[in-house]
Amino acid sequence: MLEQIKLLKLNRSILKNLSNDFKMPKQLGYVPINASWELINKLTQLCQHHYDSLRNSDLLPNGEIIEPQDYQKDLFRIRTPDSTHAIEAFCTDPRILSMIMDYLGELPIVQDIGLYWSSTNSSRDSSQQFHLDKAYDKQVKFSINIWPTNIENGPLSFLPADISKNFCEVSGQKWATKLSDDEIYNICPKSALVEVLGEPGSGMAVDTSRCFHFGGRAFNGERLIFRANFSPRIYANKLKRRLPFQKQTTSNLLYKQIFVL
Ligand SMILES: O=C(O)CCC(=O)C(=O)O
Ligand SMILES: [Fe+2]
Repeated sequence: MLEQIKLLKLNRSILKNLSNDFKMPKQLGYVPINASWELINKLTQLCQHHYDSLRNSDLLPNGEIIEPQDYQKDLFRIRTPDSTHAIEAFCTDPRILSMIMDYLGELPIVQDIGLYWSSTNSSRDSSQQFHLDKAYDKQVKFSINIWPTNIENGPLSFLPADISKNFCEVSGQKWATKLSDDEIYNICPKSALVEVLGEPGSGMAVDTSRCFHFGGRAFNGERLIFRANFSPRIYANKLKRRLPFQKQTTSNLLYKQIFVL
């Protein structure tokens, strides 16, 4: 009960102090992030260090984690001080949090955080095909390029929320998963596709529950991205997932951070 009251108070105080310069328009369901932010700068460096430390150390005996022909491997499954630091700084950043709160209308829960590496591949499995992440009604997912990413590295690619909604209305599909490009482009203009391309630190926040998307079609060159998704709190209990911070002590976290994690 006390927790509930604290949470309500916190919600109210953050909602009152939302920043205006970084918001996700509800109609579009996405917003680019700014690669020049100090936070993003540090994040890309920490992720790169993390990758280097795995590559150069015996943390990866026999290439246990990084193997050829994987279109998505989470390298944060091995924790180092760099990875922990990167995760904490991102999840508790006021500008990031206030944007998410404006969009979701409440303080979010961190559902997943990872450093995802894709090898060069020619597969079209699962998330490499158009789909909606229908575990949630809405969410905010960040996808940030740690390495320069062009079309050959399999960028996250998506259709804005209004175009995706139109697809569902016209096709009559509500819970569409794994659609072929042809099925999508029969209804949606190809020119509407947004690709998360660019230098290290380039990235976007996308509601992948409302925007049809795919990624990891790295047909000529590896990809390394930081990904974090935040959902409404109701899903914390519904999906009994292991949340990223569950096992962490809270003693060194600020009061408001504890609620997010
Ligand atoms: O590989 C990607 O960039 C997209 C993966 C995906 O479907 C997701 O993050 O929901
Ligand atoms: Fe997805």
